[in-house]
Amino acid sequence: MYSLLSCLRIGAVCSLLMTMPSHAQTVAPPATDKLRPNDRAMLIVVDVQNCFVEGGSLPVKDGAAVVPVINAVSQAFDNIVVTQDWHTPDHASFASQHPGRKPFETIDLPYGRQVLWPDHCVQGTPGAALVDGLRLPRAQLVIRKGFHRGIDSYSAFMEADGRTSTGLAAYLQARGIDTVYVAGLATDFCVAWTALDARKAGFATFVIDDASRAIDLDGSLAAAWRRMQAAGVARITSRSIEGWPRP
Ligand code: VGL
Ligand code: ZN
Repeated sequence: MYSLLSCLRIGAVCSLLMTMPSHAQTVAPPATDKLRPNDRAMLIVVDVQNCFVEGGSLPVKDGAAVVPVINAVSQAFDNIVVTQDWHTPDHASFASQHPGRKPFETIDLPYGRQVLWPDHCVQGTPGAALVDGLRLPRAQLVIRKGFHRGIDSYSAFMEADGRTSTGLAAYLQARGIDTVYVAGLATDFCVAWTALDARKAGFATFVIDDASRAIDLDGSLAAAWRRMQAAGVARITSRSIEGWPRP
């Protein structure tokens, strides 16, 4: 009994010693709480298009302010995807397609509740083009969404019917991505739905708040944050990302 106890004690001390780094003060990097996106992380830049900034057909308040922040923060990423809202001219999400209905009212479409919008981001028009100042030369994929006439798609992953995939999850998985950072327009619609679907698809998900701006229709921004936080989406600012702002 005695020898067994002393054996255990010696064992405990030995394993304690073995777990202590021999040159802790020289090996360990200084502790930092900054995020450092690695080669398995993807920045998803959502709908930074002319129609969603000042002068566009569905302007998001202060929308153009996301451009310099996204340009800067993108430098911390190896991997970048850009999305474009890309509607047919007769898209079901346009109030103009529903006689007697006005923008920002809601209607019921076969897949559920739909906000009606002013005509915006029509395929191939200047409004659908990316904002001029956006500088993402290393972006690897542009994914267009909302191109089925009868189905809206706020999310970059899944159209509003809940079952038509854009293919983005499979693309990210095929590339070994496990973490996504989402930024752009609008926080409470396309950014939020993209982030929620990213969680559903199993990605660790961050939304960069100061690189996004909201439409905020009847409390939609607060509701979107509640849903995102309940789903495990992390709300961060560009300052929490290593390297930005640069020292
Ligand atoms: C969006 C409303 C309609 C967005 C797109 O990009 O957030 N919002 N279409
Ligand atoms: Zn749209």
